[in-house]
Amino acid sequence: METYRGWLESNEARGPKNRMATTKTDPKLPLTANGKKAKLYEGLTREQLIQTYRVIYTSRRIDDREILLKRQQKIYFQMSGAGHEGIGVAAGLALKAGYDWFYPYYRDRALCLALGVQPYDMFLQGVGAADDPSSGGRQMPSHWSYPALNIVTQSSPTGSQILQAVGCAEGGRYLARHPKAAEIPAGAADYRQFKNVSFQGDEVTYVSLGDGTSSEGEFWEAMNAAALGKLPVIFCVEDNGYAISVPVEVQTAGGSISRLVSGFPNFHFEEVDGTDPVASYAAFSRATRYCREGHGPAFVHAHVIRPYSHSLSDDERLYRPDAERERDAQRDPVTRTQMFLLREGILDEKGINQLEKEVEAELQIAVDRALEALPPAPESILKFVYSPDIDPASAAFETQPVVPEVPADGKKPAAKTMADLITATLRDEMKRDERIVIFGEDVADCSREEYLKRKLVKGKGGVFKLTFGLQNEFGPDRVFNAPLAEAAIVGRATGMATRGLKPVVEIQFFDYIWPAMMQIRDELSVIRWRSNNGFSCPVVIRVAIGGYLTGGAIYHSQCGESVFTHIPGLRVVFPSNSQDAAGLLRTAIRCDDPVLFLEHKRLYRESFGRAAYPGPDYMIPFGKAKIVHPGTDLTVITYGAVVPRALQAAQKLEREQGVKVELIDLRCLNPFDWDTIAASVSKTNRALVAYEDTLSWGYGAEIAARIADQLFDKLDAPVRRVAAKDVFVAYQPILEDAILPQPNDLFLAMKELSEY
Ligand SMILES: Cc1ncc(C[n+]2csc(CCOP(=O)(O)OP(=O)(O)O)c2C)c(N)n1
Ligand SMILES: [Mg+2]
Repeated sequence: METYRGWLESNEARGPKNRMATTKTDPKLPLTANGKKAKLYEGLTREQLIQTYRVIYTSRRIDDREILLKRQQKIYFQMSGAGHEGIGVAAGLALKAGYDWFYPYYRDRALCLALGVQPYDMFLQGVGAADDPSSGGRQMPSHWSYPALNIVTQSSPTGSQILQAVGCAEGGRYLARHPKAAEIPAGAADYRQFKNVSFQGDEVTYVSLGDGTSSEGEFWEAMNAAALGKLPVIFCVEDNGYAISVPVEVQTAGGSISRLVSGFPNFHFEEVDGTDPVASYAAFSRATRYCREGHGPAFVHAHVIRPYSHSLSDDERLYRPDAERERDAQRDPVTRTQMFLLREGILDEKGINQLEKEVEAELQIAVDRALEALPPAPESILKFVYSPDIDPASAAFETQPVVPEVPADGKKPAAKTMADLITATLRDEMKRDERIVIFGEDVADCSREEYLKRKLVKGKGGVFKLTFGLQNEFGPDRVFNAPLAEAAIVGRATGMATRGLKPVVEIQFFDYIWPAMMQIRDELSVIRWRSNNGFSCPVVIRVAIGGYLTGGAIYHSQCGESVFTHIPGLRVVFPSNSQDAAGLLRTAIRCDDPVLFLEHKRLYRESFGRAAYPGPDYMIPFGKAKIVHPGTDLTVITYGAVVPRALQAAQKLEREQGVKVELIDLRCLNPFDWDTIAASVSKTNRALVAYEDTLSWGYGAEIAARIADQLFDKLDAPVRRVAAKDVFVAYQPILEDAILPQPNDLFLAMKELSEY
């Protein structure tokens, strides 16, 4: 097994082909410029090398200043980029700010400086200032976000940026192939008005991560997706040999990530001493060229050091002996670059001192200014949870159904299933908006296009066939199958939406949404808020949900919507019938927020709630409930597949007991229609909340609590709930019936409450 130490020692023994690049092994010959002999170092001029040192030194000194400020309790957190400056500045020199795209991780201070971020901006992050351009005081320092430079907002989970970088590259390529999609059509009353997109055609996406992070599953999903798509992404693994206290040989089988990934096709690979900025620049230049020319992704494995422990909360002396740390110190990029400049006669001692003095003076001014910066106003906390530009609950999303009264053939328009109308809505929206792409597991008609072209097969279009025909109509660029990897589906969609596309992705079964949970909870829903409106990603995730399937069992019957309504920033929709599904899906697509669109499998082809297609502009605003059955004696609040069951129970209760139930279908769970609930309960004075998910801690608990809190004076009876038993859904139909709420359970609960 090759360990980190072993790697250092064996590098020299690898032979010229596989040897890690260093300046010693690959110097450029002197070139002639303006009649003078000018030596270039891997293509870098003397001025660029001086600039390189300035960035490296500035980066290190910002770390030092921040550490001091943290000790003085003037900032609240510190994460250093120390030891990673060489590879960072090299990447910044090889790539173009505001042209290429960047998903840097927390050690990339030098990269950000090289791309043009100002030290003052970094100190503003530390103090959590209102004017911090990354997040306005919402995120920790070193969580970079600079829209003008295409540095995309970063989070704290290690590795969740990687799939988004892949999606970002896909987005760029899609736009280059569909340039019209970038235009904003006149009168486009939708998210496009507020989502300017730009693309270059040959832009490269940079993403970095630590050696430890390469153990995350999402890293491997991203590598696979990038290789499959031959995408222009540079994966830069900054290998400092440790993930907090865990050394690389415990983290990575065989101790070398380069060796593990070497089998990925379509990649260009580099392994480099990332403390050497010149060798790193050479490696990055080759990687960039390969990606820019469209050959595929690149992998840069940069060996770096971590002289300042993991963070200020960590003391590496607890797990690293002095000798090991001292050996790292020999490769420190600050001293190393300084020595290089002296040795090559690019700067003398006086020049170095002068440069360092200038940096110190600049940093002093930046720190002083940042310490005076105003903090954000507490009243601003809810700003940018959702789009400030488009309110999907507004009247702008209220349109009337358009069904031809006398169709061409003279027949009444056919009542269509929910499945039919979801497909029809997707089709019409795809015609209207070229930014829409659909992908997921099995959603394409047929990945092997030639089978379709030769009419050998009809095509599939989803396990429930809701996307059937769309690949045939719109082509494989716009409707395609994804690898079986839910985090990748959501993560890639998030990256594409950041670039301005409108991915409408499918999670095949709600039961399998959990691998995507990190992307949904920690990325998709929070990107706008954490970047202080710098970035947004209004993705639509369609998910087949729910039970009552007789045989669906544990893993094809789950609900769990309250897990998602609990997430700020995410809209959650759950229609019960065809027309609502069409109207709400269109609102989901045209709005500017991420939406979880829950489609009940049992309702897809149910005879309940079929309707004619309400036309290509039919929309329903979010947060507007529907009174399915008006009444005066008891309010029942429900949604999804419980709606037809509750209706059955309500009709029976009226028939048998004369009790008039007011049945409310919420349709949209976040936002939800409090006004309709309040008006109804104020009238009936009794409330029952019914839902298919398990009873305890479910969606109904929140509704019941609000009623108890805000309508206490109106109530003549306790607020009751009917829901599934607190257990998983079983396979045997007798058990399933006993677990899920049935019409008779609803009937009994309604009867009891009406008699209370
Ligand atoms: C998903 C996730 N798990 C755990 C953590 C806590 N954590 C933060 S950094 C880190 C180590 C990362 O090591 P590496 O990827 O090698 O990067 P380095 O800090 O060494 O540059 C851990 C475990 C986290 N932020 N996210
Ligand atoms: Mg590490």
